[in-house]
Formats: sequence, C-alpha cells, structure tokens
Amino acid sequence: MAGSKYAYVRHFELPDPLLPATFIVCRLDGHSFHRFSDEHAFAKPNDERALKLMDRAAQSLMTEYKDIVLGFGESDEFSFLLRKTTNLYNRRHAKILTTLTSFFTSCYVFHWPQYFPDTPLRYPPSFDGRIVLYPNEREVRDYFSWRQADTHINNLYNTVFWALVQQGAQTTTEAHATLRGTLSKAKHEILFSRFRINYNEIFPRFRKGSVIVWEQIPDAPHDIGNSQDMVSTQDPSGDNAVENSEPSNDKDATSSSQPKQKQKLQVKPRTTIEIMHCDIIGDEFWQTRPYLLSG
Ligand code: DGT
Ligand code: MG
Ligand code: MG
Ligand code: MG
Ligand code: MG
Repeated sequence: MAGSKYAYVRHFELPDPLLPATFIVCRLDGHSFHRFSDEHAFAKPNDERALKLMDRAAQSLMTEYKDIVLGFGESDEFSFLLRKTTNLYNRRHAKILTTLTSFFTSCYVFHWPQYFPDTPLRYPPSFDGRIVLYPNEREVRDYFSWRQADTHINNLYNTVFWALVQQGAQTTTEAHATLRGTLSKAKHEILFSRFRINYNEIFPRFRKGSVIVWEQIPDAPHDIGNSQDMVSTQDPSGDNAVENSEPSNDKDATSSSQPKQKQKLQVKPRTTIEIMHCDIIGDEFWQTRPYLLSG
C-alpha cells in the first residue's frame, strides 16, 4: 500500500517496547494536588471522599484493563501491577502509560460529582504517570512495601501535625517545630497523651492505604464476614458478571476497531474486585494470592 510522499515521516516514530518477562508497575500521581486539595477544600489530614474517589477511579481502570492484577493507592497516587506476561498493547511503553493515565484521569473526573456532590470542580485535575519494570518478585514486593511504608510515615506525621493545629491550637510553624526530629514512638505518645487518639484505631484506609485486587470467588458462597477491613464492591456497569476471568491482553491498536465481545458468558471461576485496607508488607497477603506474582 503506497502512502503519500509524506508518509516517510512515520519512520521517525520509534518502537518503545517494555522488556518482556518483567513486571510492569505503573504509578500515577495527582499533578499539583497540594493546590487541588486546597482549592476543593479537602479535609485535613485525610479526606475520605477524595480517597474513595481515587479508589473508584482505580477500580474502573482495573475493570477495563484486567491485566492489572493489583492496585495500591494512598494520598493522590495509585500504583498498578500488571501481570508479568501481559501483552497489553504489545507492551508499548507510551501506549500503556498514556492510556492508563488518561483513563484513570477521566474516571476521576467522571465520578467526581458522586463523591463531591456539593463541590463543583473548579478546574480540570490531571495526573502524571511513570512505568517502572521489575525483574523479580522480590523487587515487586519491596516496591509495594515501600509505598505502604510511605503511607504509614506520612499519615502518622500528618495525623499528629493536624491534631496539634486543629485541636492543640498550634500554628503550622509551631507544629512543625514540635514534631521536628521526633521518632514514631513519640508521635504516638503525643497523639495519645494530648488528644486521646489511639493511632491504631484510626481508619485502616488512612493507615494502610487502599489495596485493590481481583479475587477468585470460590464455589462456596462468597464469605467476606470474617474480614473487617474488606469491602466487597460491585461493578456498577455490571460488566464483571459477564466479562470476568477473561484477560484483556490484546488491546492493541488493531483490535480497537473490532466489536467488543461482551456477550460470551463464562462458566469458569468467577472473579470480583475487592478493595481492602490491609497489610501488604508481610508475607500473608502474597502467600494467599500466589496468582499476583505468578505471571
Ligand atoms: P506533584 O505531585 O509534584 O505535582 O505535586 P503535589 O502537590 O501533588 O505533591 P504530592 O503528590 O507529593 O503530594 C500530594 C498532595 O496532595 C499533598 O500536598 C497533600 C494533598 N492531598 C492528598 N490527599 C489529601 C487529602 O486527603 N486531604 C488533603 N487535605 N490533602 C491531600
Ligand atoms: Mg507527581
Ligand atoms: Mg501529586
Ligand atoms: Mg503524591
Ligand atoms: Mg489512534
């Protein structure tokens, strides 16, 4: 097929494949959310509405892209793990990064009114994104441990800081000074002795961040009764019921023009998306879900 005489410029478009057989981690982060959270009067230190909206956008993304096996969110960021052998968009770096970032962002905006019914968006929020490749399970686990440890460190600091300001009548400068150089134990102590706040009783969502996984539903009736931190969520589009357990690993440019095959009913084990606020640093989370790292 001969193109126009201009078509040679296509050759300047270089391939950007991601290394095969490596874990793809994509982290999205709100752009200038310091300003965005101020302008939209987010509660300090944690705005539950804002965090739930992030979870909602992540859930929509993982429903659309089933090769994302794990999401972890805190503050204005979300990290997503794709299964090791994914062939999503033929592993093209820019294609994956831009479509995931764009889809997440539009979900954030799309669902905004549901979580902030009385706060119209004052301007369009945006997210930046990066992809990091990890060769081994160890690094993937350490990556997610790093993010959850970060959640804890930031949340402990912010919780004490805003208690000093909001309940202790300190200025922000004074609160910073009070906390300078304090270890974790001292922060717990300030919280409890001065404000009667037991840090460990604060919402798990704030302390642990949000963990989103596709869980296999066992044949037996699904039982979520013995896990306090676990919230079963329904896909409001109803797509889960028909599309589950069907990996969408060939969403490349050529397939986008094909009609979507949503009608095929599956009799295989069903999966459901779960949002939890649990520990992911220890072994238990991973040992009970070997499929997350199995490829
Ligand atoms: P960036 O990411 O370099 O474009 O800049 P920022 O401003 O987004 O900085 P980042 O991502 O390091 O920090 C997240 C900001 O978002 C931080 O200033 C606090 C704000 N933020 C996130 N979640 C909440 C929340 O629940 N409540 C409030 N008040 N602020 C939040
Ligand atoms: Mg950023
Ligand atoms: Mg940010
Ligand atoms: Mg951030
Ligand atoms: Mg196109």
